[in-house]
Amino acid sequence: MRFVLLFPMFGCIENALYTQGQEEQEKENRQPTAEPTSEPTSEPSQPSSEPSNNPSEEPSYEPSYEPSYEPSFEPTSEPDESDNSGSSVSNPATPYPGSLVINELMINPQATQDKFGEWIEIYNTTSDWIDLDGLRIADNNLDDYEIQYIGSPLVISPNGYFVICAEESEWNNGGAECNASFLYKTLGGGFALSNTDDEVYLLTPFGQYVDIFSYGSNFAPEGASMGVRAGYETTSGNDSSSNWCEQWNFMFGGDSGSPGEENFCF
Ligand SMILES: [Ca+2]
Ligand SMILES: [Ca+2]
Ligand SMILES: [Ca+2]
Ligand SMILES: [Ca+2]
Repeated sequence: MRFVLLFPMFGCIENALYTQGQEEQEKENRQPTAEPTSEPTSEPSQPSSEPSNNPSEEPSYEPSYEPSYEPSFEPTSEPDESDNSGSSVSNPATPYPGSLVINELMINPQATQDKFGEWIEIYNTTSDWIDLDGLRIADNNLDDYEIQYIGSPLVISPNGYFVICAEESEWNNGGAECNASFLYKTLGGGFALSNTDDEVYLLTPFGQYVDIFSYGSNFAPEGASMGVRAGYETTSGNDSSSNWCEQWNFMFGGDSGSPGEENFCF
């Protein structure tokens, strides 16, 4: 009985031992074969795709982007007073037609004589710093004069104002702060604004016209400047005298005007 009973038990144990051993063996067989086959095949396939993409993409990007970005951006990052176009106080752009407009004129001052009190305000229509060194102011026959340095850079800021005066001292000219000067002469060899009718030309050092404005005998009041109305600060916008208006801002000399500042029209 014992034998009969033990035999099947032994058979069961033997079976169990065999199947356990078989499973372990199968596991062992599976593990080493599964791991090396899946991992090494997937990993090397990734590095092989990267190097094949990179060499073809990177060299084609770098040479086309870098040279076009760097030269235009670098000069703007260093000086504070710069803009995104690459010009700066120390590296201003060259004026061209339309970049500057004749924006305000003190034609007939009352608080001072004309030879002290006349001035011209120029407005920069661009987002560039613009070089005014060598800028000429002229009319159609007598006047043609290169503006003169009086201590501040001959540069106009982006969308800024620049005032050119017959007399540079604001104590003597009626109260205008000036950026440059002209020689007041009514018979040639300088520049002057006639109280009846006249022309104002802005020219580059090379004689290119930047802006032109002409006025008739009823244009200029005595004791107040005339300024271009907001929205008409363009070379063609300032051509019509109806787009100009009297400036009422008080200047300490007694006359009114807005030299170096935005014009204001009622
Ligand atoms: Ca003149
Ligand atoms: Ca005058
Ligand atoms: Ca004009
Ligand atoms: Ca003004």
